[in-house]
Amino acid sequence: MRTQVAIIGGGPSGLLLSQLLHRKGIDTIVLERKTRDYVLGRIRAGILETGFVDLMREAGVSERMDKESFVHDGTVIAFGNEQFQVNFTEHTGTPVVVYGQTEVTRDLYDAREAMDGKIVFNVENVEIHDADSDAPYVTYSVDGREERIDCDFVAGCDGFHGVSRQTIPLSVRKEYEKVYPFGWLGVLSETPPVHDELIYANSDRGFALCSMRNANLSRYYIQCSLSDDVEDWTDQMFWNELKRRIPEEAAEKLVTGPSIEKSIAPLRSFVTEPMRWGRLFLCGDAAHIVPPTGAKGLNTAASDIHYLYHGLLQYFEEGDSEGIDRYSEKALARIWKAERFSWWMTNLLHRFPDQTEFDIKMQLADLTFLRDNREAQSVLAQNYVGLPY
Ligand code: FAS
Ligand code: PHB
Repeated sequence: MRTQVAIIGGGPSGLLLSQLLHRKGIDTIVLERKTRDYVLGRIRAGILETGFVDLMREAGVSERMDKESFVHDGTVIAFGNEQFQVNFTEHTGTPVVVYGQTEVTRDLYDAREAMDGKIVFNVENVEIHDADSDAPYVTYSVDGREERIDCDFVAGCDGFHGVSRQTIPLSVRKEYEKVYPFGWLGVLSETPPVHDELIYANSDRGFALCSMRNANLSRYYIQCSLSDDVEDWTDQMFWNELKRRIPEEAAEKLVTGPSIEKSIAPLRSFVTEPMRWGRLFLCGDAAHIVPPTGAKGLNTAASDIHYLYHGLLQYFEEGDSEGIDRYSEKALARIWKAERFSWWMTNLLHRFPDQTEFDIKMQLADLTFLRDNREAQSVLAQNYVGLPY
């Protein structure tokens, strides 16, 4: 088999890149180790930056998103029983879009199938060969058969636990990591959202987030211990704890119901450099992870895809390698700013086990300054809606 771009991973990164390239006549094959339903069963991100929305439009997959998504002009930040709104549109002229990653991925799968895009599910033993040569190839097994794809380039879109990053020799790559001493316990419930915008709450019992997917599907998170097991948390325990962490007015209005999904996610900041080795390019979670506090995970995958898509287009259409040669430098420049913002939001809003009373006073000073200072709110707004590509 031969293709122009072999894409490892059928999550949002891999699917979006495949869709964008296919629309320009560039051939791809996506290798996904799970099934479509398994991938769609993962409940993850919910907030899209304008840059992501524009890419979905460019990929021709924005019809349902335009119909069903919410547009949010701002978010609420709460601490103790205080709360204030940071208005993104007022500060930046740009809102954010609320549309679940599950729906983004579903739309991309539907579009890929409508265009007869080549996606191989349930692949195993994926290996990338000769990435540092002019003739890379990928081998994998599926349905008991061994397969080989010769290609011009390989896009590693296989997430944090994939094979792509591991293909780059340790002598070449440098990794940066910070693991946070807590996780997020998330619940999805078929209940109306407690507020018309998100509520990020710093309480003396820990962080909480009230989010949503649509008018009758809500997503809630509370900070939890890394030693917690999701089985330890009944729905009632979750709702009781959430109510103790959000402002009283919201707690009184909160509509609870049975969880249709409940999971604990660890929090880490992670970046690998470079994001290119020879003809292998890393995109999305394969190259970087952020704590979800700043809603940047999916959105940083999008800017990677933007840079790689335009670089590959420049190469295949003009024979000019400038775009792919600068891919890693351009992607990392934006990634590190998103890492900083996500790290800052996480430190602002969570309670750390080793925090002293002085540390908590510093958090409070940060929060009250943010509440009272327009320029501080403008900086948060610019980062939340997404810095320019
Ligand atoms: P993904 O991990 O989504 O996709 C990688 C794909 O590659 C997967 O389908 C996997 O099955 C496949 N794969 C892996 N190894 C392979 C192999 N060897 N061969 C073939 N295929 C392989 N971001 C936010 O903005 N907000 C959030 O609230 C949020 N919550 C999250 C919760 C959790 C539990 C996790 C893990 C992440 C969360 N994220 C969140 C981040 C998340 O949304 C990612 O940024 C997003 O999924 C990135 O997309 P991809 O880069 O496509 O990686
Ligand atoms: C979500 O809706 O899942 C969500 C929203 C904002 C975040 C993290 C997660 O910062």
